[in-house]
Amino acid sequence: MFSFFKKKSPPSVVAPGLPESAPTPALPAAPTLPAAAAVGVGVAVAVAAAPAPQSGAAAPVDVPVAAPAPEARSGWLSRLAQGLRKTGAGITQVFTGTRIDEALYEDLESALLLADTGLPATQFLLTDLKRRVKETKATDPAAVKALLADVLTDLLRPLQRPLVIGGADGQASPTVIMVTGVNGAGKTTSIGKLTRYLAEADQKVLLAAADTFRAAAREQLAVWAGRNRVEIVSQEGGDPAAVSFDAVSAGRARGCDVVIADTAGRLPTQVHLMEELKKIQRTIAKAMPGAPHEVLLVVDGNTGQNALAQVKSFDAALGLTGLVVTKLDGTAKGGVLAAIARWGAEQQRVVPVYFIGIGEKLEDLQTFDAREFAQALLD
Ligand SMILES: Nc1nc2c(ncn2[C@@H]2O[C@H](COP(=O)(O)OP(=O)(O)OP(=O)(O)O)[C@@H](O)[C@H]2O)c(=O)[nH]1
Ligand SMILES: [Mg+2]
Repeated sequence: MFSFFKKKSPPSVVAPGLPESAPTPALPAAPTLPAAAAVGVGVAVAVAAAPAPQSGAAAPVDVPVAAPAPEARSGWLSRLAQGLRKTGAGITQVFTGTRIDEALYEDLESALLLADTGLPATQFLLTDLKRRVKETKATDPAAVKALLADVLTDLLRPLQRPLVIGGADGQASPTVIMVTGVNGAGKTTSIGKLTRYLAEADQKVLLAAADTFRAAAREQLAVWAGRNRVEIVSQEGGDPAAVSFDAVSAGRARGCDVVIADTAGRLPTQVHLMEELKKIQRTIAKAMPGAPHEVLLVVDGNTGQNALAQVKSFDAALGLTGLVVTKLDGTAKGGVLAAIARWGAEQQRVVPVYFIGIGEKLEDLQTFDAREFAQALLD
């Protein structure tokens, strides 16, 4: 269920035999985002190894470390579809009639808005859909539904990117990942799951308990560290920036592949707490130039349009490089991904969705795939 690929060549080479489902994004990436290199089913993390010291020694080769398990992925997809069923039903019932008319488009507009898609993405989807209906001369509402799946997939596709460990040039060692988000979004749980995948793939991971706000937060991360047998740097009542500095320094000294910093939940309106996050980011850069390589925002998929507001605010403060969207198993409506994608397109910069979570179990966190997501929503 976990697959990743050790890159010994420039990561523009897609691993042989892998589905080339990570398309070239139509828009420029977030500034610090490494180029997408490889993608597999399940949780895929591309690992770029540092080039061999002798010039010309390493021939380009991709080493599959763990084979993906398609059945695990398909089970996960059906649970994703189940989570999105209510929203999906609201959209697909629009296509049960016999005519393609203005009433159909009006109903679709309402259904998309109810699905948290937001006005800009809804209008974009409708315009693109009408254009394709005209082009294909579709006459049957079922055909329009299939076209909507294409339109949605195309809108979401720039969000589909693998997290790259090691950086585009293999020089980001350790790769430092800072994880942020509002309270209870699923940061610590997502870190735990990601750590497990990385540790199982022989990546040396070190966790930084930079959520020094609550003692329970340290303990929660320590449980994940213990479970996954990875090291953790934490300080009782310490300063989160100092903990992050120590962790990155320790990660460098100990030859770690990945350092992941958990941070305390905060609202983007809490100015002093957002300043604290910026300080953590600056301090990490002092411990390792170029770090953090990834600044992730974990968003709870249930928060609807507020999730987009969170993305905007955290991005403005920190320059996000990726998202993890959790809790798409509950009452989440899913359309917010379209809203995020449209916002990215309007901004001419994409903050990709590395993972989506549909539950609390390890295997509930998986990579985001635009086509699969559109199908889960509309099938
Ligand atoms: N249903 C569901 N629950 C989830 C998911 N991800 C996390 N949770 C649960 O959400 C709750 C909060 O998760 P945490 O990982 O502690 O969230 P956090 O963002 O670290 O929270 P703070 O550190 O308090 O800000 C826990 O009960 C998790 O088990 C998910 O994808 N689906
Ligand atoms: Mg936490």
